[in-house]
Amino acid sequence: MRRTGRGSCAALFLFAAGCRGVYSTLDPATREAARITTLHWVMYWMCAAFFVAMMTVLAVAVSRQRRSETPEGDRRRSVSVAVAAGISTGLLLVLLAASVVTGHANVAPAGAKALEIEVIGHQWWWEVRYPARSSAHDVTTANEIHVPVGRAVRLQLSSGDVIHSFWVPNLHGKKDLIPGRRTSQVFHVEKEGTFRGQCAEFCGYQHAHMGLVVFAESPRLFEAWLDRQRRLASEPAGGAERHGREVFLSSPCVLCHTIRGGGAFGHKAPDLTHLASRTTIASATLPNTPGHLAGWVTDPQSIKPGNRMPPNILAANDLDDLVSYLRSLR
Ligand code: HEC
Ligand SMILES: [Cu+2]
Repeated sequence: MRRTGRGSCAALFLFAAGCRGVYSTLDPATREAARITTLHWVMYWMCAAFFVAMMTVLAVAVSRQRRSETPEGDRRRSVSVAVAAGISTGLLLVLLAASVVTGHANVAPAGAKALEIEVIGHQWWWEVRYPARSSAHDVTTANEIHVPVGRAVRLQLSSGDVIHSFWVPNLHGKKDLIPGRRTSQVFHVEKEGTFRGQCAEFCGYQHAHMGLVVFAESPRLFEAWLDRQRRLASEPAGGAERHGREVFLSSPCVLCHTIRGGGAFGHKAPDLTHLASRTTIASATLPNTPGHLAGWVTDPQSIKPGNRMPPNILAANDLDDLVSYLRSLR
């Protein structure tokens, strides 16, 4: 009884998660994911039909219970067994062929016009770069990836430490990020939306809090976003923000974080140049609000125990101004 309860709870949860449409293999947003979804349904319905057929034959055999131990009956039985084995082998070969064809179509090269995005896995966050022709225009951000609809996207995946796996179910299958080696994933987004992703290879303590968000938007919105990301950090507008920047620059923050145009050049942690343009912090663990920012800066270890950012003890007004400054980094 308890087990049934737990089972239906899990089923309900999966159903609800699927329905939200942001984290589902059955609601494809790319050409590639659509192929995978089709393959899924081909397998599902073929196996379902085969299962029903098998059970029917079994039920008939059990209900008859006739003994016909004649040589002729023996021969008929061997023929039926051979035919059944032939049919199941044939079906398995069809499934194999369908999955080979899908896999093959999904690794086609992207072409020269594809948008290149580098994704580097770190314990426990994602570094995201949009390389430009001149390195002064390179964009670096974290945990949130913007892509345009209607253009091929090629992700170049690598790792800064251990093996991670990039998985955004609505976009494509999983792809491992392997230290010392580049892998890539190509997809063509066909639908606008916000899609959730998750590291899919156990990579240590905070693996479960290594999420990401993908924003698929119109080419116009995407270009506007990229343009803003290319700019240097905005100058503090008021006294509080200016003081907040001083707090930042005189704290250990600069050892790890970069603020382009803000005088911080650390390379161990998410780039904060346009932190306020992101909707989440700490790898999609918390919404990006003043309260969560203050909580994170003060005590990141209680939010993601074991993560690589140490706690900071700051006077109340220093913390307030620091958060105002971080919030101004649009
Ligand atoms: C020893 C290196 C280190 C220091 C010092 C450090 N951080 Fe961090 N910080 C990190 C790492 C690593 C992360 C990513 C943690 C994660 O998500 O697992 C991070 C994440 C953040 C984030 C969230 C960024 C995002 O987009 O998810 C903010 C905001 C932040 N740090 C602000 C600060 C501030 C402000 C200071 C100084 C008071 C500071 N950090 C000091 C390493 C550091
Ligand atoms: Cu992981």
